[in-house]
Amino acid sequence: MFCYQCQETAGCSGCTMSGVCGKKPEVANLQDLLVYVTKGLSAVTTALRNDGKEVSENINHLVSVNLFTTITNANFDYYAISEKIRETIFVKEQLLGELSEDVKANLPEAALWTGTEDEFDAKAKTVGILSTENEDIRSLRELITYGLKGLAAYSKHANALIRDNEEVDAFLQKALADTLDDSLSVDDLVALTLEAGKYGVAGMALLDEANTAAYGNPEITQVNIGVRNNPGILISGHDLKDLEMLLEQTKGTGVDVYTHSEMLPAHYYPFFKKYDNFAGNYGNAWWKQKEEFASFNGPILMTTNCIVPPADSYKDRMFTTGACGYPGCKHIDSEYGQTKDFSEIIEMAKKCDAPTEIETGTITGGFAHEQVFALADTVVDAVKSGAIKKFVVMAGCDGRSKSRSYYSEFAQALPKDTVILTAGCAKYKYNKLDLGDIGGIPRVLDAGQCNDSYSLALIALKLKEVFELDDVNDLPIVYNISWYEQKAVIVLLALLYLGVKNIHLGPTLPAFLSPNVANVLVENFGIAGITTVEDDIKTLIG
Ligand code: FSO
Ligand code: SF4
Repeated sequence: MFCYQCQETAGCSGCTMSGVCGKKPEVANLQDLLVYVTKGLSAVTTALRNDGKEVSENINHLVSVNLFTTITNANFDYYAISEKIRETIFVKEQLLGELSEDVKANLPEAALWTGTEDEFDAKAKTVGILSTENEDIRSLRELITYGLKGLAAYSKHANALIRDNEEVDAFLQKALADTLDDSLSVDDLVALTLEAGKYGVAGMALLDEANTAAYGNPEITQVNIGVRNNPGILISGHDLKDLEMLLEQTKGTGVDVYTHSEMLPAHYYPFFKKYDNFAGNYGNAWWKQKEEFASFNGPILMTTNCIVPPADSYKDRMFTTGACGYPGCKHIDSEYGQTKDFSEIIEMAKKCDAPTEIETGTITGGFAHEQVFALADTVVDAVKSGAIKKFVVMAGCDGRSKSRSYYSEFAQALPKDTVILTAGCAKYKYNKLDLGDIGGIPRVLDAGQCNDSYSLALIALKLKEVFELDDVNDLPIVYNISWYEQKAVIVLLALLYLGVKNIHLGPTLPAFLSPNVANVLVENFGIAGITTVEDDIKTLIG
């Protein structure tokens, strides 16, 4: 195996024996094959579109789910991945029949390869990351592929709410196919990377529309972090439609529902407030699962990444749905657009103890675009009066590495006239610190999940308009972003596309950036890593 797609990759260079995330070599290899056949399918769908033919939503969904399946910490289940490869080859073979022999002759090998399950392991070993020899081409192909994985994940969430954007899907598939094209130069691939950012904005906008149309605009909300005495179900990941189905099916059963990690922002949506068994948020970011899932006592539903390989003490209480999976954990799903049946989880919960209390109190969030726009006058006045000197975007991911304590320390060391804008699970590094407020505006404004970084971009563009500036970089906003997996890659590419410069990215720069590709990012966008809290405060705040 060779995998270097996430921030925790072994030795900051690549996992080769087994994943730091817990991914076994045979699963890593099979994920490589799934990416390969999905790229092959995408070359076929792109050829069909070029031929003026339509590609069905089902196929678009298959491509997105396949990519999502290979995101860090999403799916550890060898057989589920094998089944997706089989399905993808089957669909691709059918579509190939619609192309002329001339067009087929120009397709890449991935579009034409077919094989049975007993051939998957051997083929997988030949199609991994290292099969691209030139390190800069490899770096750019992987950067694009990881961005597209993030984009696919956001598309999948929008699809769950019956929203599609054919333009985004067509780009995603064309770009996947382009990563197989040996005729593309480094410059072509740099241009494609930025184009991916453009579609990253479109994909996040699609999901934002889907979420707000279904559940209303997030609003300032105090979320309980303590527990009640009823048995509970803990829901984690990012899929709000799964939460809606779970809340509908648990109402009146005496079972409470709690959020974990990236599901916390669900509490900010008006729609979910009508469920009186929606009890609060339990615990912290994804990587604290082992201790927090053990003490929760009831069943856990993982709707997406990030899954930590479960301990035996709670493995039989952990369920998966959607693109994620873990061997030995029951997977519950439904046909597209249909209701999932969570009754087995609810019945299990009734027999479990109530969650063990690990903390008490509340945390505040809900500062997505409409809520911040509603406060625009107060915010603008605070900037004009000098009460707020700078906004610091600290969106992104949390993770296991000790070096991430930098982000708690950085948040605490920021001058009191700065406001943190956050989204994603990065917030858990400082959302329970009492950082106070500025004239009633909390110093940590949480927009929501990682995809709600879109809100932060809209807020920046709104401020640019209010202050009548030509360049988003002239705003008093600085960026100190933490990344972990591939959704953060598409967020980064989206910010670059929007023209944001001088982003600091940590805790380490991606291993998949070759020295030359890293230089392109440094020279054209001023991307930098992090150093010490003290020095970075000086650089960013002055
Ligand atoms: Fe975190 Fe995981 Fe949301 Fe990621 S839970 S790390 S960027 O999946 O997607 O922020
Ligand atoms: Fe290693 Fe990250 Fe890949 Fe897991 S996802 S195998 S930790 S690089």
